[in-house]
Amino acid sequence: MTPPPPITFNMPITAALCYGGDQDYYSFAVQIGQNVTLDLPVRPADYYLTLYNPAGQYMTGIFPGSLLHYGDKVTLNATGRWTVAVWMPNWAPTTAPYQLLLGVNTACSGLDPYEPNNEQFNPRQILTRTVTLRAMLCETGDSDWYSFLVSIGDHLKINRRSLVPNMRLNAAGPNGGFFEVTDNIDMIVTQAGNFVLGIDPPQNNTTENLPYVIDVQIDAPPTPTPLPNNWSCTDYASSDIPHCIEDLTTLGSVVTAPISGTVTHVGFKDITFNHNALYDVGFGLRAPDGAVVDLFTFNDYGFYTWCGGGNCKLSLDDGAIAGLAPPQFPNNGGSFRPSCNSFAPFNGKASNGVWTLLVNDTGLSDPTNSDVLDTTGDLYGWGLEICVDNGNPVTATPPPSATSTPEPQPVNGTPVPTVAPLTPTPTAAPTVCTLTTDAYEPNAQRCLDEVHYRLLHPNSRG
Ligand SMILES: [Ca+2]
Ligand SMILES: [Ca+2]
Ligand SMILES: [Ca+2]
Ligand SMILES: [Ca+2]
Repeated sequence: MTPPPPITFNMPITAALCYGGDQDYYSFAVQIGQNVTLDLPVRPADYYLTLYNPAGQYMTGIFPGSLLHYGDKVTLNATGRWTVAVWMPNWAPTTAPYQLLLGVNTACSGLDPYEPNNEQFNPRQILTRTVTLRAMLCETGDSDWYSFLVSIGDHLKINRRSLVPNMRLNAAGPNGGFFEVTDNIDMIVTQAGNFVLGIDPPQNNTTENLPYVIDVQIDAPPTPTPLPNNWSCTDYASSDIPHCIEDLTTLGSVVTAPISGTVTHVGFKDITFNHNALYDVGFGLRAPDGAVVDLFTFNDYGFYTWCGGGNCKLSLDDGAIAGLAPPQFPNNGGSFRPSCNSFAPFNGKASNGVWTLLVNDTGLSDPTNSDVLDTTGDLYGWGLEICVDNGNPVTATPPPSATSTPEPQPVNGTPVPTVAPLTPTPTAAPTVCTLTTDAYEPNAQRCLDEVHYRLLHPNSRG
């Protein structure tokens, strides 16, 4: 079979369905994501338009009752040579020409390699962790959605480098929380999953081709430093549990450390508890010598209510990932830095003796309101990690590795879009199917012959 003749966007072509069974096929080159307007600006009747993808599969069409109408746009989802057919069932041949026009927005069509990406729940997945999104909202209603795979502790930075005024950025974290991004984002990810970013046009937008440039940088947390050679560390579990955590009280729960030495590090392991009002709760530590340090409150990290089913379980350690906040339901056993003060004041103290976890409840339940849970809880378990100096020579501390802050670079090769006026209008003069015939017919003579036959035998059908 002869391949369909190629046509180009925004160049109207004139031809005719000029013999019995005539169906005109044309091919055209497509970049994925191009929005193509299908139109027959001139048509003897409402001819059918049928669109096939590069694999030859039917994609869509214009026909009686179709959702698509003349002049509508279709977003094409594959790069390659597409085919469009102009035809009509049970059609009486005519020399009257039609005009076919496949229009694209010349300013940006084919320049946004991320299309189609119009839906929040069907975004373009980006696997590169440092990327500059340099694309545009082509049509007035175009939205562009991207998603990035993130892990707990990742440092996520989003820089709104260049946006058209009133262009709107929205995001949804892996926990599903949806929010408008009104400023640059610089955050430590608290939950693994997909981080979704969407660019929407200004409200009531009437302008096409709105460019944007957004830098996304995702850095994995630094690798934990190995334990120094001169530290010997042991976990001691508390045995005087459980305890009730009452309103407006400070509960003490103890572990007794038998080991003698000089403390180089202490931290809480797996504080396991329940509480209906985490905004009331704080933790501290008392050393055997009576020194007390306030270490942590949930309020320092944000607004937390309860454990979300199951027990709250978390560790507190100066060596946890900097900036990492507990998840909304802090029951995944994660390790976090103390929020108020570090454990450092305990370093250098004698290790042996009674260490006390202090659990602080700072809020009163309302006994007159039965709709609200009481704001108390229970402590079920915890441990204290104590590291002491074992006398080994201190290993040379490697110099801290340089923080990874590469300048985001374009990686998609997208040219910087320039704003330009929209599509030319069809201007070519229609030609008829007789002497110049239908230039797109593979067998032009057949078309001529058929036309002449029709002229001689006007009542016949072929
Ligand atoms: Ca034809
Ligand atoms: Ca776009
Ligand atoms: Ca889009
Ligand atoms: Ca309380």
